[in-house]
Amino acid sequence: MTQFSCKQWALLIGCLSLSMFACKPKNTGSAVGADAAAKAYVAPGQYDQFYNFVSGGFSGQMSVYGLPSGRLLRVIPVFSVDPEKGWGYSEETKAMLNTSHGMVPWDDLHHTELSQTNGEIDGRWVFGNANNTPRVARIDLTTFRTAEIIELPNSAGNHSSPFITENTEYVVAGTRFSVPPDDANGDVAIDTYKDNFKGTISFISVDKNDGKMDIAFQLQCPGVNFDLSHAGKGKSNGWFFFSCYNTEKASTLLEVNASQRDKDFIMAVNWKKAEEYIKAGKGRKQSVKYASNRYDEKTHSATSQIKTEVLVLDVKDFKDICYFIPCPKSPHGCDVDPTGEYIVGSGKLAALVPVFSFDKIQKAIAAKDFIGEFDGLPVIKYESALHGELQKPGLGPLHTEFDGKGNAYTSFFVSSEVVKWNIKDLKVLDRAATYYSIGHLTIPGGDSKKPDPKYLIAYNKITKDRYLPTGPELSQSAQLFDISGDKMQLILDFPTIGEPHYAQAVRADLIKDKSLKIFKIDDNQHPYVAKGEGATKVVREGGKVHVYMTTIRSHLAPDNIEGIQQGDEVYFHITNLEQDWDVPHGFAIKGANNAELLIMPGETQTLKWVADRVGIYPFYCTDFCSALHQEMSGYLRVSPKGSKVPLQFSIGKTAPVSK
Ligand code: RUQ
Ligand code: CUA
Repeated sequence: MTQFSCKQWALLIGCLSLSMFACKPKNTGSAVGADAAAKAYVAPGQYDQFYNFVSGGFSGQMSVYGLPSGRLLRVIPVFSVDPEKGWGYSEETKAMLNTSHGMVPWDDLHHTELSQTNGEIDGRWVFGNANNTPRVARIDLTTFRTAEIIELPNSAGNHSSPFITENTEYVVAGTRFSVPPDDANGDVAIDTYKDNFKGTISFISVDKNDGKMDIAFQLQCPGVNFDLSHAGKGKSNGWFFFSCYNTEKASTLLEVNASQRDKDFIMAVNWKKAEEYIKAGKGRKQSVKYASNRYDEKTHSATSQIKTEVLVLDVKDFKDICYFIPCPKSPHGCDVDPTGEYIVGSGKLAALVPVFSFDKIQKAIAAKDFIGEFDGLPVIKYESALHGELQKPGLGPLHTEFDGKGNAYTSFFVSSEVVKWNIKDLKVLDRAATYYSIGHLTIPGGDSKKPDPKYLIAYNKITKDRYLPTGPELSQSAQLFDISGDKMQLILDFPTIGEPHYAQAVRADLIKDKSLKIFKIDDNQHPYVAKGEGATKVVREGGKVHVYMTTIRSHLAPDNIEGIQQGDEVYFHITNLEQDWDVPHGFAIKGANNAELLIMPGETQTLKWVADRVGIYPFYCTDFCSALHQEMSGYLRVSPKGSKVPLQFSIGKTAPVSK
């Protein structure tokens, strides 16, 4: 997000004196207590208590940390290609990054959301959003791999996403940029925003058993910017709440023009009602184009399908789906407490934090306590929806998580701090400085019905002077706080991958024992699998050559290949025959224009390689797998086009040529 200077914010917020809220916290050196190291210490050989799933922002990936140690356990490739793992480079994974625009090798992942059952994290999947080319990904927490990516039509800037309902019935995604609908003429003047631009919210269904996603329906809403959202829970289950900014509907110089109104909105959506209308056949079929990409664990391959239709409800035609609640000023975070009663809106330019009451919202709707309409939809009177305001909490409130004990923790970007406050009586209880400019924060389960409030992690945008200098760019950082007592205590800093926005954490017990160790070779249904060295072969099909290769400590079979001709497209289909945990093999060949392969035990992956010149090409295993890893290599001979050298392959001795 944009970095304002203290001065700019002081100007924007005018009324607050800066001396009260210094932008850079003092006592940087002394902020850590003497027992901090012991609290974050996880002895060598011991497991962490929590998994932390952290969005990678502009890296497009998701990273997994252990808590409280802050150890980086894994980077899961999601929306960006990853040459380390062959993601987006192997023939099998390319389809995962397909979109209606073709293959998109990068995106911007802002939010992670763990699946829930009855409002509690269930440890099955974690979802992530692609902000730029709107998509939602589902990562399987047995393999820690991206299992599915679905594209969202009628959207642009999928920021208010992916947030889920309390039984993961839907993953919900609100568009950041309103745009003309995909089936409308989009060739319109930008200054016709007010007439032609619409904001779309997608409800993506998630299959209970296998997690498969489909767009169940979309809501066509007024053309504002949806920033963030959260589902209702408990009593407010069936509702969804979205923060909206740019209710001015500006299309230029938003930093000024979208900050005009004293209040923007939280949009309350009765999604159960919308679901009823859809079931009653009220949806309009709209023709669109979007990709639905799935990875099949049995064939070890992804398929991409372009779908051409969605069901859309125009909320204007159904007066009981959407309601606007005024919320000061350019709200960012929109967070619902564990009871489902309180909805916290964080206006990033506001000097207070409003807390809305679900019961009061319901009463106001029943009593038609409206102050007017916005784009034909009712606007509830602010005071009627309000539980109360947290006064003078800090500067630049962004996000709130909960401890399940009646307290909320809100991040303040400008004053660089976390503020703990009591939801009922709206009293500030504690504040802790962050270094610096905190964005999101996380408490394990902190957006669910059942938080696990041992730690809080702050994700900071600026790291200046915290780490050894590494040139102009410094890594973003996370800071771990112990929140088990009344006061928050900073216990650890750790650097992060990309720019973390939201993250979630969960007790390790929920996931660690389900984690897959190998793929069973007997279950491998890859069309080019070789289930043993006896099944290896090299087959020519015109200008294409298929190499069925296997790996096992410490050789590749075959390891001598001749009869390849200049210009041939060679497909190395490599099956890792190992059936032991943590024994991947890698594959690389000189001159490859893509990346390595990293093949897990029992898996088959394919690297395409074009023989561009005559000569000898060594190939080798890239993952140090055994004492004889350096011996795990081979040679491929490329002859001129039309050469009489027969196609042959061997290991140890020359094997018969395959037909
Ligand atoms: S955002 S730093 Cu992209 Cu969730 Cu608030
Ligand atoms: Cu296999 Cu190194």
